Amino acid sequence: MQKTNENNTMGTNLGLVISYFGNSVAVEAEDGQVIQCHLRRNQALPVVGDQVYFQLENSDVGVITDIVSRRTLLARGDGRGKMKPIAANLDVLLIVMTPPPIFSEYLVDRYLLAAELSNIKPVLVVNKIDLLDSESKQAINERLNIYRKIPYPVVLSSACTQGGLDELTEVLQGQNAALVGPSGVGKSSIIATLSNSDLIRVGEVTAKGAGKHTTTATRLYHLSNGSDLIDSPGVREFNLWPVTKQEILGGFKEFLPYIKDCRFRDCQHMVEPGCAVQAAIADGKISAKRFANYQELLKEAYVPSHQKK
Ligand SMILES: Nc1nc2c(ncn2[C@@H]2O[C@H](COP(=O)(O)OP(=O)(O)O)[C@@H](O)[C@H]2O)c(=O)[nH]1
Ligand SMILES: [Mg+2]
Ligand SMILES: [Zn+2]
Repeated sequence: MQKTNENNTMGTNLGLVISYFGNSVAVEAEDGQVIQCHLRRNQALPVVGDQVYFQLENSDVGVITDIVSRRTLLARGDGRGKMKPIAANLDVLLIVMTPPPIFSEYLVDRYLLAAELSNIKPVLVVNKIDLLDSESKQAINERLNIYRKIPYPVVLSSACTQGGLDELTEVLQGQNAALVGPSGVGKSSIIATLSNSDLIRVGEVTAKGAGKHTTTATRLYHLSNGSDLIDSPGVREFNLWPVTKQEILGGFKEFLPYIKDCRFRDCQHMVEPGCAVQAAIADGKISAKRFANYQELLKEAYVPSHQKK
């Protein structure tokens, strides 16, 4: 492996995709230099967080030649039955919400499922906690207890007062994370606050020939503790890529210990007699709200054509 070197435009270099602009990709080389790279025709599309090989064409423009195989890949549905990759090599998914009316178990459960299916550790973050009186704080805590019990890590934070941010740094432990959630919940503010002033702002790159800055949507930031944080644009809804009923069930991990006790092996956990999942709901061991969201997600499940009637 050769290091990035302006004199060696033919060598292959390793870099990290930090953002997209237009049709090209900003790649941070191992020496920290940011190179605008374009893609070859028929080249698989890299995403932010990807390690890529690239060749320099001149001192600051290159071409991506390959993508290093990904440890993990966060994706969403593109609305047309296909998977649209969002970010690669994440260890942690920070699912950022704010207190009601924004907070939504439905959206949280979709993100949790996506994280589980992608082998990315989810952390639920409720930001803007500074805006709450003690009564509202108690109310949101009760809703969050469902998630603490599963258990998922839950952090109450404030990018304004810095409350909860130490806790967030602790759960990150220098790992790579993306912040997802609705627009306006404070994802960018959390990154800015976590990084204090020592945010290593990755180089602004102007798309050559375009004549103007192209604002990028998803972007990677380095923190001094070794974490990379990926800021993604907010989405009101989060569509999953095509997932089967079996995969959806697998993502609701607190249901799994009960399933083996259902009377029928092909139990759908709806109305069957002797259903251990329904019994666990009745006992308060499984949240009825989580189960309702599970059922909603099942309606969108992908059914392989050989299973269709
Ligand atoms: N009160 C309060 N406002 C916040 C907090 N975090 C962010 N904001 C404000 O919420 C707005 C949206 O924040 P931004 O970081 O752009 O949200 P994003 O769209 O999720 O990236 C901005 O006006 C922030 O100043 C917080 O913890 N408390
Ligand atoms: Mg933002
Ligand atoms: Zn059952």
